[in-house]
Amino acid sequence: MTDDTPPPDSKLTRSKQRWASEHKFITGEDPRTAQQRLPPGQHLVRDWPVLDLGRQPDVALERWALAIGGLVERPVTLDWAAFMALPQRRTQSDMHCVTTWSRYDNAWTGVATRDLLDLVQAREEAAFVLLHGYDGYTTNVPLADFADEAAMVVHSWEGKPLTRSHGGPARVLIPHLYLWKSAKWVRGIDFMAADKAGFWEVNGYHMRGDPWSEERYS
Ligand SMILES: Nc1nc2c(c(=O)[nH]1)N[C@H]1C(S)=C(S)[C@@H](COP(=O)(O)O)O[C@H]1N2
Ligand SMILES: [Mo]
Repeated sequence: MTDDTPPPDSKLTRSKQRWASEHKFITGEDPRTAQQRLPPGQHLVRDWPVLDLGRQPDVALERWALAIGGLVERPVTLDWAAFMALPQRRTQSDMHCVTTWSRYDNAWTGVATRDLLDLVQAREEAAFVLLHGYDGYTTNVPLADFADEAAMVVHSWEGKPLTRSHGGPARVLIPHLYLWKSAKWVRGIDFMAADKAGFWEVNGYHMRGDPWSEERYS
């Protein structure tokens, strides 16, 4: 990450200080036991189930674009080349679906949401994010969760391009929340002052979705 020395006490400075103190286990071996890694009410699977609204958009790389806007200083629309020119990071994380399956040790490649935040610079009043998929899906997350150290826009899983069924060319990944917050086929990221329910949230799912406190439904 570049050190662009933001003004003292800006929102970005405070975020970076918090990020620096978190020290999540985003790469390498997870020191917890398999049981310690399993949130309440979840069971472990080895395959990777596919869940969506039943429409899987076919987005060619040539027409793929990611628009990042709303309450930001520098809105941007990234085409595939611009997205791939951003710092590429490899992480490993577990995923937890609200339908009760969890899958451990997924290897991801993509762009950290923090690098996207560095690019667009969220305004002081931005506090929530709405993610948009090419299938019309939306989901909302608090900015602090979107900015988590392990959160990314990923394009590869286990070293291979993300399949269309799992959200390729690129999807959001916020591994510390239930997987419905990780929008597949992402096309838009909107910064907002107030929270706004997305597709499943309108239908009773939780506004935050922390698997460790079983924030399944509201
Ligand atoms: N664009 C989009 N993203 C989406 C969904 C969707 O229908 N459309 N479904 C969500 C739900 S409910 C889940 S559980 C996960 C499933 O991701 P997977 O199919 O890769 O396991 O994607 C989430 N992201
Ligand atoms: Mo889901």
